[in-house]
Amino acid sequence: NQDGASATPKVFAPKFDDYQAVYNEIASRLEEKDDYDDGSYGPVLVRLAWHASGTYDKETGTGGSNGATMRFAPESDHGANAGLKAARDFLEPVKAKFPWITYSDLWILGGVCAIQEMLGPQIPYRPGRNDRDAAACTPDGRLPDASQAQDHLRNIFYRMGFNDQEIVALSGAHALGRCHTDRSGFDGPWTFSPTVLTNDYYKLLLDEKWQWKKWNGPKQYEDKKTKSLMMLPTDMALIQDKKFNQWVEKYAADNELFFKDFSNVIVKLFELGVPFAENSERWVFKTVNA
Ligand code: ZEM
Repeated sequence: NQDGASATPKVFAPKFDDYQAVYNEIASRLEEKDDYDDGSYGPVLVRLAWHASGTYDKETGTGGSNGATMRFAPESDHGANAGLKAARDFLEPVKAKFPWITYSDLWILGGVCAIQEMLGPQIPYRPGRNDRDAAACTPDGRLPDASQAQDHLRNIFYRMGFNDQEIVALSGAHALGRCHTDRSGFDGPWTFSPTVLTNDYYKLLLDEKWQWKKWNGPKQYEDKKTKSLMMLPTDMALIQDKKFNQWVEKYAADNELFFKDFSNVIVKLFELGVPFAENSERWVFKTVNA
């Protein structure tokens, strides 16, 4: 009616521009808080989005990014999630500024923003996740254990519904960030540019000579030349296993192919188990600093 009053109460129905505003806020905070780790919260934001999603079990439909149950114990205390409080705390002021977004959608938007702002491919996004309470926490053990080998990787990722090619494409995320002795116990970055997404992870896997690191920590590899890079046992499994290695070689040779496949598979990861509205469309956000 004419004076703007409406018979039905107005509910705020956020649209693309509203989510772009949240994206912009995350991007500007990434730029601003550049004294963390290697100069960016980007990698740990990607890890938060991955661990929120990677609990999915296709048989029972439990887990996945719909719920943000890592806010609660026991999930927040699972060994795999050590250190992710840094990412959750980073996003807390964003949630305060845009209280209408669910934690579940915000954590995934954080991952999308971090990947794009770290010069990765476009990651199409759609909202629709609802927060759930502690009762929806997943049991421990759903995320991969870095000390294991290819059988374990297949068990874990097949449970989410991924195939061998997708396992290798997802693993390229290890171009980003590092291991922390006070989190996983492992130590060091995988690449020389841990705040920029490239296919360097695959190139280094193939091109460097890797040897066991001699130390008191958990078993990990170091590059023979500089001893400043690392690989986990699960990373090395990707070149030790013939089927995985085929894809490592493809992605090492072709960054464009890696970007295309990485974008597709991370969208799939981020949407596992999410009950999107039937007509929901995906959006691509404009980058801010990239
Ligand atoms: Zn990771 N990851 N990951 N990963 N990961 C670490 C760090 C990061 C495994 C794993 O155990 C570890 C995927 C797959 C797998 C990232 C993204 C993705 C760390 C170090 C470990 C131990 C944690 C620490 O100490 O802070 C294993 C076994 C995987 C099986 C294949 C997938 C898939 C990812 C995203 C798509 C990222 C970005 C980091 C860096 C985090 C940071 O804080 O720098």
